[in-house]
Amino acid sequence: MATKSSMHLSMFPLRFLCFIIITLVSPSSSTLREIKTKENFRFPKDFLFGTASSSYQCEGAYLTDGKALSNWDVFTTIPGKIDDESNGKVAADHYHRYPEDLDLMKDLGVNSYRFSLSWARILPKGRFGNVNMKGIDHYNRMINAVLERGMEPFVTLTHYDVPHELELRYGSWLSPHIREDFVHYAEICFRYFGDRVKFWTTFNQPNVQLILGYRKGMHPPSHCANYFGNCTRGDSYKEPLVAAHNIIRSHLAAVYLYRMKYQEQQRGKIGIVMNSIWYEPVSDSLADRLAAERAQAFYLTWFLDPVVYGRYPKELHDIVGEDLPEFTTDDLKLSKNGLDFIGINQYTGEYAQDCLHSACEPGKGGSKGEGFVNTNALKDGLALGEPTGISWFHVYPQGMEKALMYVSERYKNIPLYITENGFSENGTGISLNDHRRVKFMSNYLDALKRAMRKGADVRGYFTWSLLDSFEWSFGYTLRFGLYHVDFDTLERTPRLSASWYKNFISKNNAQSKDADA
Ligand code: GBH
Repeated sequence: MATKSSMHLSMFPLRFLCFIIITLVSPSSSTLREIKTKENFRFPKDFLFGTASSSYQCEGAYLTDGKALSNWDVFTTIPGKIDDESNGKVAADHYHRYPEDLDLMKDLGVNSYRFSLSWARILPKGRFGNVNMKGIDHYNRMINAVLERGMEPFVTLTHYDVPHELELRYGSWLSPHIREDFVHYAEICFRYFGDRVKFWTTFNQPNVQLILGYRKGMHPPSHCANYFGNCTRGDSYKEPLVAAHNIIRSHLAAVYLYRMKYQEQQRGKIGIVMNSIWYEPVSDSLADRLAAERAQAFYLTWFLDPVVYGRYPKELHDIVGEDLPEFTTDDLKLSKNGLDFIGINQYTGEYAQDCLHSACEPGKGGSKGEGFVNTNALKDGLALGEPTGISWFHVYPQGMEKALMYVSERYKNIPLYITENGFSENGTGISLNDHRRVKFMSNYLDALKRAMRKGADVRGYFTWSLLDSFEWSFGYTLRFGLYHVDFDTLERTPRLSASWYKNFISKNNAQSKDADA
């Protein structure tokens, strides 16, 4: 009897607790809270809204005013490498038409422009030749024109392109010499432009650059082993590891230089841009969940961990440790928090399936250098998100929120920028009534807001891109522009998404003004 009554008593608080928990998580109350916070949400007043581009994809003017050949100028001449056999010789001719393009941005109401500099325009022969003052003058004019229109320049030092000279001399990213060249280039940029540029990023998604350039041979220098693609040379396993190491060391040295010599006076911030794919475990099994984490280590944290914490991620060590180059004590000194912010390019998600502990069919991602994780957008024949017709691209806005939370948690709430996010379908037919792009942007921005409500310190969003551009190995077959470009006449025509983005930004500005009042 005594036992029974004490049991009864002790169960009371438990029941009470259950009641409270159920009430808290019940759909009606959480929906209410959701609505409330949705209404309350405002982007901060100094939040950067912009569009993003890169030099090779939009500038054209490939030999104008003393620019030398870049790796991409040369690569695009190799038959079979670019879907429509095109190149960036003219592209959208942004080199000459930037004033008009900046006017379009101003009309959208954006307060920033993310663009990259062409290294071969500024240092045609790298550190083995002179600074090309005509290249400097061009970017000076352009930076001034950005500022005159009330926009903040957000500058990437290199978005995939290097002077061809450096490829010829020592194999660019495969050689440790590249660090000296990169730092020299960075210093020229800080010196000439740093009085006005307050946001610098060293690299645009070096993870993608290496995977496509040194594993799959789909970008210059077109190295790969047979299993991965069609190349005349390469080592798809080792070369990406070596090139990544040289890129990380180049980044650290440039950041160190900026901090020691320029930052105090110029008062800018410096970071790096990484591509993020959100990896969902294909099943709930422990093995697949570990595989999803491993996929991040072989993609995203591969670069970010060394830059922030001075070491490669454990999952990378566990698998390729013996082939992983080591950081020197000097590198480690430079790497004390080698970033002021992280830029994330977020487009899509994929399933991750374990191939380390489980038997699994050979597939994309399943090799040792990729961490033994099959990555694929399909599960039982069904796609993880809406297909776009582009094999790598499925619409998965949840990935935006999850990636932001993941990076924010792992790197102690460091400031984040979405440096790219945008939509295209496959083929040149994408119309001016680009409803799907509007829906895409709206859903991804909602996901971004959810991450901010949960505490991610997101400070900007750049949509890719203002204009249709040269889309690397896809040539002109993809169209990411808010503006359609006719590549014969170079005429720009707004799509529906341009008005939508303009309206989105102006509503947001009005809201932040209200909040101030
Ligand atoms: C961005 O990367 C680039 O930064 C930008 O320059 C580009 O214009 C934009 O994509 C749109 O294409 O060749 O099938 O093996 C986004 C992430 C990851 C997308 C690699 C393309 C190549 C897949 N990219 N991916 S594939």
